[in-house]
Amino acid sequence: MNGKNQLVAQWNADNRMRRAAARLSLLLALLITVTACGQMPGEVQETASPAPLYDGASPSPGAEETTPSPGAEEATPSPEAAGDVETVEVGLTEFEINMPSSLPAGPTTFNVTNNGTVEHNFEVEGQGIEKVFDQNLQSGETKTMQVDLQPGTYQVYCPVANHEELGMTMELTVTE
Ligand SMILES: [Cu+2]
Repeated sequence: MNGKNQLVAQWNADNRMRRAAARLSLLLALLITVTACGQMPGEVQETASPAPLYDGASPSPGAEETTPSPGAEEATPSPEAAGDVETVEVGLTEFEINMPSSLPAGPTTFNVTNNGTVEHNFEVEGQGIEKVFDQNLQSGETKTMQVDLQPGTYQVYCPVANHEELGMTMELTVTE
């Protein structure tokens, strides 16, 4: 028992010595870093001074940014185009085509939306015109078709499977 206690006491003493040594080395390290840092600020301040000069130069490009404001000129051409082209909304469902049965002649944009649950397409046929989308519209999909409508009658229908027989067909009258 005594031998063990002696060992423990010795271990404790060793431990204290090590801790003291560690504190000393820490203090030394701090002193070294403090003295080293003490020399540094002089160099840092010299290099830091040119930086504000660069910041001062930045306001000059800002003045150039204010010049390209005439973006308003781009807005003017749109009303001219809107006046020439008629936009028609078309809805496709199982199994009917929802759109006006009469339209004025002229360049027309059909905004065709598949509101159904299966694939559909949209074909305009008449007066030497036959237009259809290369690929069917998926459920929820919208595609646009440009047609220069001439006065007369057209057949509008869905060419997918037997959808035309099921009701996806209508006659479109184009007036002058
Ligand atoms: Cu269809």
